[in-house]
Amino acid sequence: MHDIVSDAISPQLEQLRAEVDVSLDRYTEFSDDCPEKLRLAMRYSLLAPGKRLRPCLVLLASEACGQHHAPALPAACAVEMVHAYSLIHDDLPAMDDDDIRRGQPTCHKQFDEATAILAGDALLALAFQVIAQDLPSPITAVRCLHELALTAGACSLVGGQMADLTAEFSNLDAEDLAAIHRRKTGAMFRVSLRLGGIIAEAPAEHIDALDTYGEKLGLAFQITDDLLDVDGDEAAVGKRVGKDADQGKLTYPGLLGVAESRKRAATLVGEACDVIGNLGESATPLNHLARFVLARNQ
Ligand code: GRG
Repeated sequence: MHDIVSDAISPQLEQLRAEVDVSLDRYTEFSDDCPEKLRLAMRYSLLAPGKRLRPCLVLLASEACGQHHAPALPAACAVEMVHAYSLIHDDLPAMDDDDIRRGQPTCHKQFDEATAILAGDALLALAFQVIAQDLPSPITAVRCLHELALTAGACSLVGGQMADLTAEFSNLDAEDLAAIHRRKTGAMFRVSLRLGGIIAEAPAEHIDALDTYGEKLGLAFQITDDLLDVDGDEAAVGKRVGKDADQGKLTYPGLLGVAESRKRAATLVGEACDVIGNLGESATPLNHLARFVLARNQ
């Protein structure tokens, strides 16, 4: 099934990814006053080889609502900029203290800590600039800015990170873990889908369906991410395992075991696909993308 799904989604995803990358490159050329080291650090992290899953979700959500994806491209780039900022800051010594991201040294390792902090800050600001300046309608732009600000802020991404740091080495259950991921990974998936729907001027019930799809897919993504980290270690249950173990972070395989985690991710993906059923055939690529997330190996 993996190959069939990958074959079905890959050429379309590859094309969308390439379009996103061209735009990300243009948005960070900066012919004006940006200091060269800052420009290089922003581009180093933003253009590094990532899956571009969130921008693809923006574009596919717009298409699922019957619109061409092109008008949603600035919002797709904005979401990737917020994602890149969150990765740079998450990798810092004061946070997760990671050395490698996307197969290359993390931003603070390649440059220095101060530059990495500033590159993240500048990417976050650029995300809002791009939406404000390049979405076709000012009303749509304001709606998208509001949604993205809510997602990036104290009650979502930043708050989720705070809760995550506070929870280290404490006793969590599956609900607590889901609540943390809902504010981080889940929120980014949801806003990606919502922005696509808003730009396509979709009715509220379609945006709600996309939102629920995003919530379920985000959690499934996080579970598969934890599974990739333990690499099939069936004995993972009850232990703090994988790259996050040193920081005392609990993961799904640690909490539920590998088999149950796999089952839960598959159930969530099935539910995600069901909920967008009312969008009809135009939502088929989102179904394929969800299966791709389940079967992914990176
Ligand atoms: C504001 C500091 C700060 C953090 C916000 C969202 C978040 C909280 C942090 C992101 C860091 C992180 C490791 C989140 C877990 C989700 C995850 C596995 C992200 C990586 O996403 P992929 O696999 O990455 O889509 P690519 O490189 O493909 O884009």
